[in-house]
Formats: sequence, C-alpha cells, structure tokens
Amino acid sequence: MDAYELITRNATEVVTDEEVRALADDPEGKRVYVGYEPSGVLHIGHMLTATKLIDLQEAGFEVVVLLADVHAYLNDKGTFAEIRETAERMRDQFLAYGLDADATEFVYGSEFQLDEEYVLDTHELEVSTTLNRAQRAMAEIQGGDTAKVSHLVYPLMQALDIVYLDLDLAVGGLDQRKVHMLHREQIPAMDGESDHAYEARPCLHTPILADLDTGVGKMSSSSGTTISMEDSEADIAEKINGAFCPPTRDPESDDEGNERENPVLEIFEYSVFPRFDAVVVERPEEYGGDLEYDDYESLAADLESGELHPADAKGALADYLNELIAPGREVLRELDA
Ligand code: IYR
Repeated sequence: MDAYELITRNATEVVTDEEVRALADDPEGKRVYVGYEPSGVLHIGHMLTATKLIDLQEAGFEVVVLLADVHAYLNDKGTFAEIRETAERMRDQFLAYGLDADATEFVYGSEFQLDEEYVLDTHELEVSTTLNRAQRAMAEIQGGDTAKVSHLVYPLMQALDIVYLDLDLAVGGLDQRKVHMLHREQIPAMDGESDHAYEARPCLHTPILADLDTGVGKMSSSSGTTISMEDSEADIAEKINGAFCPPTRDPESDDEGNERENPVLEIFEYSVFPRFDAVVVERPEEYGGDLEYDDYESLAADLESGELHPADAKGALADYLNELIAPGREVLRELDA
C-alpha cells in the first residue's frame, strides 16, 4: 500500500485531498496527531483512531499523542489531579495496542497550554470567535447538558494545539470535524504571540462506530455497550455475541434492518482488517469448514449472501479483538498489581 492509501484507508473524509496528497509525497519528518481527553482505560473508539495512527506510522510519519488533560478538565471530567493520574495509565496501553514506541511522542496538554504565549493566543481567539460558533464546534464533544464557559474555550484551545505542536496533519473522529473547521478558518487570521506558523493544517476524520447493541446512533463510552482494554476474553465474547448483526439483508426490502448500521462489520473493517493480513473464520467441517478472507469486502459480501452466518462472524470478531486487546489488558493488570 502506498502512503496515500495508508493515510486515507477507512477515513471518512480528508480536508483537503490536495493537501493530503502533498503530505503523502513526502511523509519523512512530518508530524501527525490525535488528542484524547484522558479517561484511564482505552475503549474501542480510542482504538479506532489509534489504528489510523499505526497506518500513519507505517507510512513514515512521526506520531504525536496529546493527552489533553486541560481539555478534560474544561469538559468537567474531574479534578486536575485525578485527570493527570488517569492520563498516566493511557500511554502504556497505546503502546501495547501497537503504536511504535520509537516513533510516538506523548505530550500532556498542560506542558504548553499554560504558557503565557499560548494563553494570550487563546484570548485572541476568544476575541475573534462568536459565542455561537464556539458552541456549535463543541456540540458533539461536550459532556453534560448545559454549556459552560469552559466549553467555549475548549475548541479554541484545540484549534491552537495544532499550531503549537507544529503538526502537519490533525486526525480525529468525525465528532472533531467542527473544531478542525474552526482551526482552518480562524488560525490563518491570527496575529499570534509565538514563533509557530499560523497556517491552517490538513485534517483527517475517522468514522464513529454505530451503537453495538442496536446499530442505531453512535456508540458512546458513557452510555450503551462499549468494549475496552479492561474487558476479559469472556466479556468481549459476550458483548460481540449480543451485537446487532442482521443476517442477509434484502436490498429491496424497506424493513428497519436496512436503515441500521452493522457494528460487527464496522469493527472488522476499521479495527481488524487493518491489523491482520487475513481473517480466518473457523467452522466445523460439517458446516463447510474454515473460511479465509484477505480483505473486508469479501467477508462483508459473504455475510450479505448468507455464505457466512452472523454467529460465525461474531465468534471470529471476538477472537481477533481479544488478540488486539490482550496486551493492553496485561498492562492494566500490572499497573493495578
Ligand atoms: N476533543 C478531543 C480531545 C482533544 C483533541 C485534540 I486533537 C486536542 O488538541 C485537544 C483535545 C476529544 O473529544 O476527546
């Protein structure tokens, strides 16, 4: 796979394609990042963007993981001391998941976001951004029902992070899109206090997984079922077994199954196939024997045609996910020992 394919596979969108093509031409020394509000334990949403970071490392980029402690504080995720403690638990889990330790830089937001220049730049953005715009940028990120002043400062700081970390590409789930658009519009108009370049950077957005149990709406770490590094092999099997994964879908029918997403297929596509050369679905001889898939499309086609039964697909998915999660589970066990 060439660099452009590695960058864009499974990406919902890149902004702009032209800028990303230029990056793909020369990844050497270029910096890409994802920022995470520290939560202590990685869940499958973190793993999806981490898979993209692994793609980018394979393409030759330097990866920065921002442990966004100040942002988590602004989003009411606990006291600052609590957040710092949970952040420390995340680094080793990312490495256990497969990020290359030699090509990954972990940065805490508080290492630079409390510096005078950064704070003054935040204030400059506060002056130039309307309340309405900042609030809209936060719609899909904000925790809690009522917007606080902190929720308006949050996206402005995130827009600035891309400048202060000298990044060449900002990566995030599709829920980060409006913050990235704010970055692209507001940053080039800044006077700016620092020596960093106040230029808009390209952005890449990964899909958001559908709700595991229903396929309706988005999977969330705060409600519904999610899969995390803490899950045992049995937990994973049970959760995947209960996931929404309809058998064959008749494209002519308008039954509600056609309007739902299939989270089992999504996890195969975004988290499993990028990490394995092939997926083997084990079946007893009497049911046709093992099936082997070199790519996501052939597995999805077999599920659609009925050749692959949902129960067999789920069994295989649980096994592959467990293989991806097992090293992180071990890290958590050691941290808690
Ligand atoms: N908004 C992210 C956290 C975050 C991401 C980046 I990229 C930053 O520069 C700062 C914060 C979230 O929703 O988790």
